[in-house]
Amino acid sequence: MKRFLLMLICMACLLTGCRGIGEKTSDPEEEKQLITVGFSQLGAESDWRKANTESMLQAFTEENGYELIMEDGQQKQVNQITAIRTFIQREVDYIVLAPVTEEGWETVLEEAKDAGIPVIIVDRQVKVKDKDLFTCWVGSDFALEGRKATEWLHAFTRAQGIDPAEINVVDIQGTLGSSAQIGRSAGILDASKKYGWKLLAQVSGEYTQARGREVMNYFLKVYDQINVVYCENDNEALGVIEAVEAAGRKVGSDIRNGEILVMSFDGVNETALQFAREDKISCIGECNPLHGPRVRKIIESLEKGETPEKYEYVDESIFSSLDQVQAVEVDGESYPVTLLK
Ligand code: GYE
Repeated sequence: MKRFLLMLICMACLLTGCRGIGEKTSDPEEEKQLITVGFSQLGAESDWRKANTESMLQAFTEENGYELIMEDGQQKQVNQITAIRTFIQREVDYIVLAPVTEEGWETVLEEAKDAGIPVIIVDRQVKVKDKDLFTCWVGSDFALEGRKATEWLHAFTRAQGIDPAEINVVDIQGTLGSSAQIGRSAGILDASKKYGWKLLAQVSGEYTQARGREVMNYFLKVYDQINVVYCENDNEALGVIEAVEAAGRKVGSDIRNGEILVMSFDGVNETALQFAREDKISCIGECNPLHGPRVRKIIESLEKGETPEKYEYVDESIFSSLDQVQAVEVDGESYPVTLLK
């Protein structure tokens, strides 16, 4: 009987949410609820990614009124899908997804939608027919990055009087199927066709230094005429430089004298920026990782009942220490090059 009574009291407490004896009664400050955000980060492959994670952690602190639950997908979509399902079960207020690749998100986004949880996509995009499956996206225009970088190569080699037919490029791609890879790979493929450069090969270096080095080692064995390496991020470029130097070759923009010109994207890693100052990397297409405050702003506007822009593109520059190219033009728009000193 005693046990039964105790059970009844407990159930009543659970139902009414009553406090235990001795607990404080409602304090308005304490009542202030944290907004819970489930963040599925895709991994930790690069310095860009680390900066991106750090930016999210800094934006979504308790002091700012948030509880952030972050899950690392370790480059696997299946892990990210599991994370999203866990967020749904935990009834978070918002889900933020940095997707590893573009395809295959329909089902889980449908589940989040049915649960009434807004999903904000950050960095890479998702490819879904029904755009209502996510609230909005914020990130970079990767196709534009690729076009700006290749316009830089075109302008630079033209200024040097190099015949386009003498340009032999290899592309060390990012994670296949990711928006950043798709946009940047399209850049070099299209420009090679347009300007008559030889694109010898496109192989993924998975955005890491180790894979970048391995792929470059392989390329150096198979192709002896390479004079441009188009790396789809800085970490790959660092690996490429190691491979080139280990093979007794030099990186730099003097391709007429046997140097191998290295290009890359991001501009986050300090060593890569220093290498750009030294012309070991001749051009870096900037990619900004600091999305934390941007995502927070989106959530703040949703909290106010506003409708954020569906797609928010971040402005980006391109970095080089070579002053032959001051600006590049894409679709009639001029983009100044930030000259590194
Ligand atoms: O360029 C690369 C990272 O998706 C923009 O992913 C991002 C890319 C970034 O690993 O370094």
